[in-house]
Amino acid sequence: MTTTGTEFMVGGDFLGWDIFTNYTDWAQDKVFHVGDKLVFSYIISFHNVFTVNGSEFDNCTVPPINEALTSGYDIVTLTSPGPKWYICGVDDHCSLFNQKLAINVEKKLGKSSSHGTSAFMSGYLALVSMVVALAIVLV
Ligand SMILES: [Cu+2]
Repeated sequence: MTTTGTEFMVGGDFLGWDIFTNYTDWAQDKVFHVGDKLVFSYIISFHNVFTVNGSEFDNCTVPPINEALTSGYDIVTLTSPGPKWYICGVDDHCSLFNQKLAINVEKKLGKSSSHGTSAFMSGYLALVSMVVALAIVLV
């Protein structure tokens, strides 16, 4: 069973990644899974995106500029479970405007449920072939 991840437009389709959105509010009703994608959409050079650690997030510590995503439409695939932190490194956007996003990524749903599906399917197939066999005998 392969499921394509959900794409989340960070901050919503209208404003995107900017200084006016409360990203704590934006994230709180969403569940993120491994394989999902975050899309940071913004006007080039107005903002950028850094993936940071928890203390850099808390302190708005901006990493070296060569680590920044700067395309204006940056797609980040969530590849591992656990907490993730992102900040804008332009001017004081992080410290003054809270242009920062913290999320928690959940493990992919899949393993146990696909197991359940295949067990169900083989049971179902066994039943179907039994009915077919019975039908053949009766005809
Ligand atoms: Cu910014």
